[in-house]
Amino acid sequence: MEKTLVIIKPDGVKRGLIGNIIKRIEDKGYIISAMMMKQLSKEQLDQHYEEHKNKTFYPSLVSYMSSGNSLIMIVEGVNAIKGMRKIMGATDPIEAEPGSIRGMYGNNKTQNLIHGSDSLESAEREINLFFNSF
Ligand code: DGI
Repeated sequence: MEKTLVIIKPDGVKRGLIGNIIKRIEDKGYIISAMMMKQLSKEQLDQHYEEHKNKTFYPSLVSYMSSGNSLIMIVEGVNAIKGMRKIMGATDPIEAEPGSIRGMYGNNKTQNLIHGSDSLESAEREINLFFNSF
């Protein structure tokens, strides 16, 4: 079993897509073992997205990600890290598989609905950042 950190981003919450997205996660057979609704602060986002700090899109990313509530979850399952990335789809919804979450519901590279950790190390770091555990 693997753990991964999943965030339904502010556009997903605002657009009423929580139910649809969680259904996709549960239909895949994953278990949601922790869940927290929270408006993320700039300080938390600086830590969460530290590898992107010098990118040109960073200010718009942080302003969007802190614009409203996000649903932050720990998702568990066999190969959950890779599996979640697969059902999320590519970062740019235009490139995402049509059946993926971003492919189905997204149309904007910044406001792309969902985050999922991209490696075991990121999952451990991100779960620790938001839930203080792993
Ligand atoms: O793991 P991902 O969310 O698929 O992608 P990532 O870790 O490379 O980037 C984190 C977030 O930053 C991504 O979900 C949206 C934003 N982002 C990444 N690359 C770009 C971007 N936003 C814009 N506007 N342009 C980019 O090239």
